[in-house]
Amino acid sequence: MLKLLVLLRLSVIFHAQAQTPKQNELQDVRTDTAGQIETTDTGVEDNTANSLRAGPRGYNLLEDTTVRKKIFHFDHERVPERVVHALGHGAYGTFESYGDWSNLTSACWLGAGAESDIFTRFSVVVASNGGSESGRDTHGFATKVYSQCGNHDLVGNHVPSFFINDGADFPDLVHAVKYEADKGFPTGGSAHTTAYDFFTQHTEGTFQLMTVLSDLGIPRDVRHISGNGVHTFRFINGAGQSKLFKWYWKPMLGHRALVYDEATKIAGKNNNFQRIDLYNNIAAGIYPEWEFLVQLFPDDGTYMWNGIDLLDSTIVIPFEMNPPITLGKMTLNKNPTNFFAEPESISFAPSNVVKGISFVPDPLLQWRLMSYDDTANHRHNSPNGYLLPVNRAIAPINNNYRDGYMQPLLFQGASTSSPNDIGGVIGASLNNTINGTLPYTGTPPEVIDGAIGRYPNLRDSFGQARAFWATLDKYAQQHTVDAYRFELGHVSDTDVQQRYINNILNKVDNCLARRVAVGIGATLPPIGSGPNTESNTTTKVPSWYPLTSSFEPNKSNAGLVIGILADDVHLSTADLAAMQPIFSAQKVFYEVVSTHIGTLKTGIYANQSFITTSSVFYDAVILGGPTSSTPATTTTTNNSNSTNSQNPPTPPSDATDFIQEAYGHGKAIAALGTSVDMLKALGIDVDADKGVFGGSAEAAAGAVLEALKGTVRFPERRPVDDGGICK
Ligand code: HDD
Repeated sequence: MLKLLVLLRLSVIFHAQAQTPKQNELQDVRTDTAGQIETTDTGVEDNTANSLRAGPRGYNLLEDTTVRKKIFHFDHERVPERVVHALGHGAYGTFESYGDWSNLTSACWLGAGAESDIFTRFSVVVASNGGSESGRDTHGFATKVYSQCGNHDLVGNHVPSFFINDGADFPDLVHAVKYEADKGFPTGGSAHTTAYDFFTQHTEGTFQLMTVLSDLGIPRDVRHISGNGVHTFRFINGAGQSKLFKWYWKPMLGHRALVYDEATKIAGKNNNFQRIDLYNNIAAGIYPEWEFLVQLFPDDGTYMWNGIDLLDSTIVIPFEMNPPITLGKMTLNKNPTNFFAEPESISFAPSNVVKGISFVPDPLLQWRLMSYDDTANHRHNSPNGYLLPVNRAIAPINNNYRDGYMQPLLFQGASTSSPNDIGGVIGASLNNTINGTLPYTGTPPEVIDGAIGRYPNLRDSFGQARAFWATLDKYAQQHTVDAYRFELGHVSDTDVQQRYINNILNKVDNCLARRVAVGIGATLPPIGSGPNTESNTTTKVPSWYPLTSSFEPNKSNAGLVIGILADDVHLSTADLAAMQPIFSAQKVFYEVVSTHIGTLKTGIYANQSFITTSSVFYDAVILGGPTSSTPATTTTTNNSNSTNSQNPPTPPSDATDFIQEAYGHGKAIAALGTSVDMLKALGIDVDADKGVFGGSAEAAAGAVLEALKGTVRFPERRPVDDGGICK
C-alpha cells in the first residue's frame, strides 16, 4: 500500500512547512548520510560490508573491530516495548489557541494567539509491536505540547471512560487482557477467559467495555477518532481562581468506523493500515485537525457535578448535560524523520503539566502521575530520556539533574546543588505564588483530613452502559451484540461466560443479555429478570459522545479512497477524466483495480490488481462502464468464460467477490452506464436509499461522495435480530 502515494492520481499541493521553534531545534540534530563515504563509529573511513578474513575462504579475524562493532551495535538495537500501547505511530503538528483563555488558566499554550509545536502518538493498548492496528481495541491518543512555558502532555484514549477507577488495578487489568500466562495466547485482543474473568470481577468497567465493543472500538483510522482525557483536571488562572475540567479532541473529519468483518480482514491483509493512512494523508498535504474542547465544572471541593462523581474515570459527563467549549485546534502536518527516534522514543506522562493546570484526587490519575516516568526510565534504560530530541522541551531546562546513563550535556561550573552561592542554578522562589496560593498545587488550598485506609472502589457499574446502549440504533446494537458474541464465544471457561451474561449484561439490559446468550449457547436469563431498554435514537453510526444522541454528520471525505474497477473494455478515459476533478475537489484518493497491474487497452493504468488489493481498503466502489469497444453481449474482459453468453452479464469472479464484499460491508457502490446490469446480475439493484447508484460518471461519482459524507454505511443491507428472543 505504500506505493499508494506514488500512484494516486490526486493532484496534491505540497504545502511548504513553516519553521517552528521545535522543528528548528530538530533540524540541528537531523542527520543525512546520503552520498557520504562510509566510516566506522570513530569516523575512520572503512568498508563495513566485507569482513576481515585470513584469505578469501579463511577464518574471520578477531581484530576486525569494524564489523564486530557493527554487529555488537545491531545486537543492542531493540529497546523494551511499552508495557501497554506498544504498537503506535504519530506525527508532528501545531496547536493554535482560539483565543485568550487566561480567564480560565495561566497555561501559556492557551493564551491569546498562542501557537505551539506538538507531537501526537496514536496507539492500541493490547497488541505488541508488529501486531495489527485495526483489531478491536482502545486506541491511545497522546499529545505533547512543546510550549514556551514547558512541555504539557495530554495523554488520553479514543473513548471517554476507562475500565477501572483505581490505579492499583491497572497491572491486573493489563495482565488479564494480554495473553494468558500459561498459554501465551491470544495476543492482541481481549476475547479470552482471563479478560472476561477480570471484567466480571470489575463491574465498573462495563460502560467502557461496551463502547469498545460498539462500532467505536473499530475506527477506520486515527484521523477519525476523538481523544479523551478521561480524568478531571484543574484549571487555575493568574488571579488564583480555579475550575475543574475534562478535555477532548474532536476530529474535524467526524468519526468513521469499520465493520467487524472488514476490520479483521484489514488486520490480516495490512496490519499497518492506520499508520499508512495517516502518513499518506500528511505526505499529500491533507492535514487532519482536531478541536480542543473542555467541559467545565465548579471547583467547590466536592468533586461532584449534578450527582456525577468527577473522580470516577469509569463514567462520563454527557455533553448534553454539560456542553463543552472549544479552546483551540491541533493540526498534524509533518511526518517523523525517523521512526525509532521519534514515535518510538517519545515518552509521555500525564504528570507533565505547565503552570495553570493541575490534578485532582482521582485514584486512577494519581497512580498515572507515577507510572509513566518510571516506565520511561525503564524503556530508555536511563533517567536522561527527557533530553532526547523528541522529548526535550523548547523552554529552557535548568536544574541539577546530573549524570546517569547517556547524559549528553557538558554542564559547566562546580555547583550541582540548589540553593547555592557559588554560581549555580538559582532556586525558583517559594514565593512564586498567586494571591498567596501556589499556582501549581491549585486553589483554594485543599485541607486533607481523611482517615488513612484502603477503600473500596467507587462504582456506578451499569447506568451509563445502559444509557449508551440506548443511544445505539438497531444496527449499531446488532454490531455490539455480535461483538459480545465474538468475545464471549472465545472465552473457553463456560462459567465465566455465564457469569458475564448473568452478572453484567443482564444488569445492563435483559434483551441484550438474552441475545448474546443465545448466540454462544449459554443459558438465557429469564425474560424480565433484568431491565429492558428501548433504543432511543435513529442514528446510523455511533454518535459524537459522551452519550449524546445528536448525530454529527461527517463533514469531509478528505483522504478517503475509492476503488474503481476497470478492465480493457470497461472504464473509458473520458469517464475517468470526468470523475477526477470531482474526487480532487474533495481531496479523495482513488485507485484503479483490475485483473492485473499495468496499462489497460483503454490506456488507463491499473495500479492495483485483485491480488494486490481488496475491497476492504476502499470506502466506496465504482464499476467502470462499457467503452465504445465493449462487445455488445460481452460481460467483461480478461475472463474467457464470461463472454458472449449471459443476460444480464456477470462480472468475472474476482470482481464479483470484490463487489459483493463491499456490498456486504455496507459501502456505497456505483456502476457507470450499462454496468448497472452487472450489479443486477449479482442481485444488487440500483437504489439510492441503499447506497447503490448508476448513471453517468459525474452523477455516480457525485452520488458516491455524497453518500460517504452522510450516512457513511448502509447497514440495512444485513438483517438484524428482531428481538423475538426477548418477547
Ligand atoms: Fe496509560 C501508556 C493512556 C491508565 C500506565 N497510557 C499509555 C499511553 C496512553 C495511555 C495513550 C501511550 C503513550 C504513548 O503513546 O507513548 N492510560 C491512558 C489512559 C488511562 C491510562 C487514558 C486512563 C484514563 N496507564 C493508566 C494507568 C496506568 C497507566 C492507571 C498505571 C497506573 N500507560 C501506563 C504506562 C504506559 C502507558 C505503563 C506504557 C508506556 C508508557 O506509559 O509510556 O506507564
